[in-house]
Amino acid sequence: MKIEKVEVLVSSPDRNFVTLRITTDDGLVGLGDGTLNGRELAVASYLENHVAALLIGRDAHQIEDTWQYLYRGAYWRRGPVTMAAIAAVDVALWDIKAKAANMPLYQLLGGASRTGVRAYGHASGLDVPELFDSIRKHQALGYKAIRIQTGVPGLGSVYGVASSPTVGGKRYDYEPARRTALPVEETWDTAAYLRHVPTVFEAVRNEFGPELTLLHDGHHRMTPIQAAKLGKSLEPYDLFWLEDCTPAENQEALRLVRQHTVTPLAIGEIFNTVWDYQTLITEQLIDYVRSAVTHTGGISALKKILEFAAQYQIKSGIHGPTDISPVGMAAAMHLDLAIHNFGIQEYMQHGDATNEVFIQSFSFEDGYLHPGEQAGLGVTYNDEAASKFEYQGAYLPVNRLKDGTVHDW
Ligand code: EZ4
Ligand code: CO
Repeated sequence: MKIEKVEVLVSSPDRNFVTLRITTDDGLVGLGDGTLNGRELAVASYLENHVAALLIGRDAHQIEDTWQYLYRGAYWRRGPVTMAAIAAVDVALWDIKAKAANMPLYQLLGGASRTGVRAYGHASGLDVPELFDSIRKHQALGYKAIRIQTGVPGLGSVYGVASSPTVGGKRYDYEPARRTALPVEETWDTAAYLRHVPTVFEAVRNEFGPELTLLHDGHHRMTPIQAAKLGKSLEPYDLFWLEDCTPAENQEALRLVRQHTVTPLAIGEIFNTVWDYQTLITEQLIDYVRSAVTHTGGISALKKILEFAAQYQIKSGIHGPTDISPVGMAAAMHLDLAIHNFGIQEYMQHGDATNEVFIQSFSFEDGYLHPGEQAGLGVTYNDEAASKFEYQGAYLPVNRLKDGTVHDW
């Protein structure tokens, strides 16, 4: 079964997506997600100009060999652009292999280890009443686990969430990239944040009780000692995890955080290989691996990272914001269903236009996702619908302290 056609599809239904479509000589079609939020065309160009021609004529069944060929063969290893491009190829080939086997992809990954995949959603509000409202809406959708993000008094925005979460009944359409000529600039004050967040969690626990699973994302904004302080101050509210508490480049920073708090730690949405996790996993400095299938070289690579993590009782928490396309989400769900050390799956909901372009077979019931039983990933790409939504440049915000210093976003 040879690869005959490779297409790089860029469309912008609700937001920008980069999709790779591979067709074999016997007519099987596979999809892969290569979306890198705010830098989409870099991956599209990498695939178009440097990868597509290498794939023509290759045996579509040789997934591992193709992965190694693209990773080692480029000489320049790692990095989000390279790894998103390799992920797109890897996932498209898994989709094809599963279609050739006439099985849903999770069967090829070892079969189902559970009946459904527990998901968490994102509740947010500029103040506590708005946040409570958002939590109730998520509960009404079935979510049993909810990430809590809130405005900090004196700062105008809530980071990492939609600018207008419920406008027109649509959710998170531009989350959190905006289609502006220049990135939006936001203001940050870590001390105010550290004072405020525990009061919000206290209010949420008082209102919603002990059983609701709560998560929080620090978005790399703290130093290790600040993160340690936050972890400690959140202990009474029993978080499922505190995510990305410090900048992710320095794995050693987590040692200090870990010494001071028993709040579980999750990290890795901006990581792209197992090497980013080496110290974190072997020293058991984290509890959850946050990588996306899309940004870490695909199913082949993330499965290896998760199996390595499993030896240290570390579980999965695969990244699933709206900038992971429905193709990347489907890949995550198949992997979630199959691996033993599943933890939780992030699931924000895509908008109507996205669902028009990507025809999907997954279900979300009573807080649990399931990828469905269609052969392959269970996603098809509607070219006609996609042609209505042209690429538009979009940026994630840039963050500054009150004195103008650029800070981590
Ligand atoms: O801000 O995916 O945990 N989820 C997140 C995301 C990220 C975006 C960045 O592209 O932090 O919402
Ligand atoms: Co995050």
